[in-house]
Amino acid sequence: MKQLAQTFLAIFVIAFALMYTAHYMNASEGLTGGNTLTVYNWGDYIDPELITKFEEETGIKVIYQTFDSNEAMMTKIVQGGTTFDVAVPSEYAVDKMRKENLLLPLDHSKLPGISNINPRFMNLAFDPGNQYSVPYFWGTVGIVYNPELTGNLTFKSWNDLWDPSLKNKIMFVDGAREILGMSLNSMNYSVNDTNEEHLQAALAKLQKLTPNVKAIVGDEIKMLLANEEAAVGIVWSGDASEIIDANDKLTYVLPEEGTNLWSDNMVIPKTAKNIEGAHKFINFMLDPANAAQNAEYVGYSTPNEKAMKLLPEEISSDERFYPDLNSMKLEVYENLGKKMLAHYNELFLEFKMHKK
Ligand code: SPD
Repeated sequence: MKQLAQTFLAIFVIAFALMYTAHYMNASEGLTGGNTLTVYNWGDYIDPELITKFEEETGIKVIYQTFDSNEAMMTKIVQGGTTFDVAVPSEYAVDKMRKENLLLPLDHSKLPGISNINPRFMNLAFDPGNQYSVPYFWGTVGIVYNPELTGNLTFKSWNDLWDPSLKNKIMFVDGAREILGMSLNSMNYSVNDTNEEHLQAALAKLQKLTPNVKAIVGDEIKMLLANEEAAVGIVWSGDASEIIDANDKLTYVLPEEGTNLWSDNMVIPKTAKNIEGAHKFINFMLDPANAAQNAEYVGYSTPNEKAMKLLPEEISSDERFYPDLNSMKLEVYENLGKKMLAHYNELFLEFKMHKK
């Protein structure tokens, strides 16, 4: 009987200890935001060593997931199956997400590193006062090409892409705004044009380019162009920089009609569970040494002024990737509204179907 009582007592003590530990852990999660952080970023867009460094410095385990378009990212956040603590939308998507109440306001007192960002990239129309977003990388959309495979063409104009000598030689990044924007730009229209006649003209002009288009691809475009599977690519500047690193026969140009100036930005979705950890992560990425390491690894342009000073001169002075922003026609994508963004996607899809 005594033995039975002792067993009951032991079970009671263990159960109480387990309950107390669970309660203590939950309470401390409430205070510290827990021990994991789910980050949702573009593919190939961070030096993995930085994730390890962040985990070691903070004891927070990072769960890292990737997307390949703003549209895919926003759909997943709205669906809500997985919750994300940090995401990295482009500017027009930040505008859309904040207006649709999908983002949490940032606590700037927890982001002292924000002062390292070049004021040129702060307080922009898509997020006045940077209430919801902090710049991560920026760049342009342009033409990367291999002169050995393109003859005399130098791609001063977007219209050079329609040259019949380029049959089956061009690859496109898989982005509706990028490709329709390029076609609009080639006719001297804005990348934010919403005039239906202009949009239909852009689609018709793109359809005429079909014989020259070998493929429309995602992140693998870098490997394909570096391996000379195609002569020309319409790509984001950072991808061009990586391609040129792998194969220095290629170069990158911005056509004279102008192009898109974009930025990707760190935000905290409204459904985030680890808000404290999310601020820590954003501030970690704002550290000049971390931002410089990331820019050097990924190949994209950093908006972090202090990080710029730590980059090798050959990178920070390369005007292909750090162009003088006042010397050419560069347009930021605007949030064109749900209906018009869907229309851009439909037109792009129509072009892709026509291509097949
Ligand atoms: N491989 C990472 C690509 C990230 C590019 N983001 C560009 C968005 C332009 N709207």
